[in-house]
Amino acid sequence: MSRDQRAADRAQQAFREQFGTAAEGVWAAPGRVNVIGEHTDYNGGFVLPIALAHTTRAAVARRDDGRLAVASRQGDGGVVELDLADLAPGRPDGWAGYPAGVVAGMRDRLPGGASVLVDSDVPVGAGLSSSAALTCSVALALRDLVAPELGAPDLVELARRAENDFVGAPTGILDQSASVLCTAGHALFLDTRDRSSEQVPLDLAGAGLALLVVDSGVTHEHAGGGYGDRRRECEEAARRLGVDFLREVEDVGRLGVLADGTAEGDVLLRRARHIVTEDARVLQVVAALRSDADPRRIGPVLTAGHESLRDDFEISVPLLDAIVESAVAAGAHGARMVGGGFGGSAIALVEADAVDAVTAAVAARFEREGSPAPRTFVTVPSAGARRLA
Ligand code: GAF
Repeated sequence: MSRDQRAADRAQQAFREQFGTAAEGVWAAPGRVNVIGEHTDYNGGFVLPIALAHTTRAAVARRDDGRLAVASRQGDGGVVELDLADLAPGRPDGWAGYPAGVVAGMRDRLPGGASVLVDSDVPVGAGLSSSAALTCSVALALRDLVAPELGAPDLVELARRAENDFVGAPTGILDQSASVLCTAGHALFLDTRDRSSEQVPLDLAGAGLALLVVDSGVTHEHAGGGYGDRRRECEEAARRLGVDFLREVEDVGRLGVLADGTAEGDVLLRRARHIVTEDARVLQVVAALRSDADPRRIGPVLTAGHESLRDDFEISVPLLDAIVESAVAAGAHGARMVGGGFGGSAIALVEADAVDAVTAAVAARFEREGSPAPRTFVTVPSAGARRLA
């Protein structure tokens, strides 16, 4: 029995135990890691994520009493239940706000309401996009059940609005796009300005390589202040440069006008420099992967991306830096933190036969730092959101 089939059966059974009836189907959406292109998405720039094999599954059935009920296999066994008419930002709060935000966005198509049972193996708070996996699995379910005309871009939007407007996390569209659009064996090269995308083949195993994911254990939240601050700083830098999005600045030399001798000008210069150089790094990595060059060549570009996030964007934390330093010192071709920052995970591009040695080196470094050994796993570019049953 396939992993997807087992996951579908588990979710279906949990739904039955929770709600006493059968779900109409089970849908899955993955978490992601971004190969390169961090914080570029709300600047109209480029991103290059892959989907993880880890998914969130949503078992869903329509109701006829105008209520929404959500429960989680990872929860305390309780059900969050309320009238559709009462759904509003902050109501419900907590994790249930994510599926509720998606349902609220489709309220007019779903007057009878829905019961949703969620089951997930995407690590939460690890910068691996557990929230997009949650919103996208529910969005796909509702599309199949009540709005078959919706295309993939509509699902991305529905999930983004749930997160931005309902939960109040001011994210871009990286995570939702990755969860919906990624395909197995490929990285998704996405231009977030016009939303055009290309599936870029990425066969690391075929090249004798592995992508190691290391969860620092430092949890983060996008609804917290740091992410929104960076977004505002980028918008202010764009305003001072006279562009709609920093993406339009292709030459770092143009950023000099931001340095007006004030501390604020210096901060804006560094934030903008991260975005402009990061967009260039995405294009560099995509060009290398398209040209069939040895994928080891992208390693130093990943490490440069980390240094830019650490020094110019200032969103790394000491344990993420420790992962990158110790992985590279142990022979990784490159490493970088991924996601929104202030915690979460890092990736390292390593020889397949060096995974154990690099993992041990990172664990030893954590021990020296007095931190518990980090959770690690090797990932491959996996499938995007799909119906399981
Ligand atoms: C988080 C956000 F949700 C994304 O939109 C993106 O900005 C990312 O941080 C940083 O690249 O995951």
